[in-house]
Amino acid sequence: MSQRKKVAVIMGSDSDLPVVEKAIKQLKELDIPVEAHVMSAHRTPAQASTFAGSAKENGFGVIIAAAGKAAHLAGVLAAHTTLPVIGIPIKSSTLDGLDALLATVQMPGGIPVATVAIDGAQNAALLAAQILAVSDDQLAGRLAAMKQNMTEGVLQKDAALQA
Ligand code: RP5
Repeated sequence: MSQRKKVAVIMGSDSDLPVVEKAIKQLKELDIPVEAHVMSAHRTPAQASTFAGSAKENGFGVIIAAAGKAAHLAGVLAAHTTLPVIGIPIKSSTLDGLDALLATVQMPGGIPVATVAIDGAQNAALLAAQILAVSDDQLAGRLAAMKQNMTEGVLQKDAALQA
């Protein structure tokens, strides 16, 4: 049986952790092995490229990259791997995260980054889970159960309004 793939959660600074920990929590709730690192496209460029270049052989299946301001981290990691890279633009500047959103999403052709909303850590984790679930039926089942719970929660709130 093939080993379960890990998700790498990389943040550009430890100041991003309050947002990023929501992704880590969501991945752990889904019983997905996760490894978190602080690594910067600008402050530790050699470490970032080495990590991404060896991520596949080190057992990762998806990389999540969170960064604010001139948010080049997800793009730089994506440049060094064929693994799917999910970018979380972080709201950490006077521009309210719009800078990071544009820097993360506006990738040149050939190097895709799947970008979620500003501070969209939970959806980054769920998207990573859905990617891994393509080849993991048990994980797909846990995701389906989570969706069902979400639906039932909304239906209960609707029913309460009608009572
Ligand atoms: C980005 O700059 C980081 O991802 C962070 O969002 C922002 C500020 O970093 P610090 O100055 O707080 O370390 O690279």
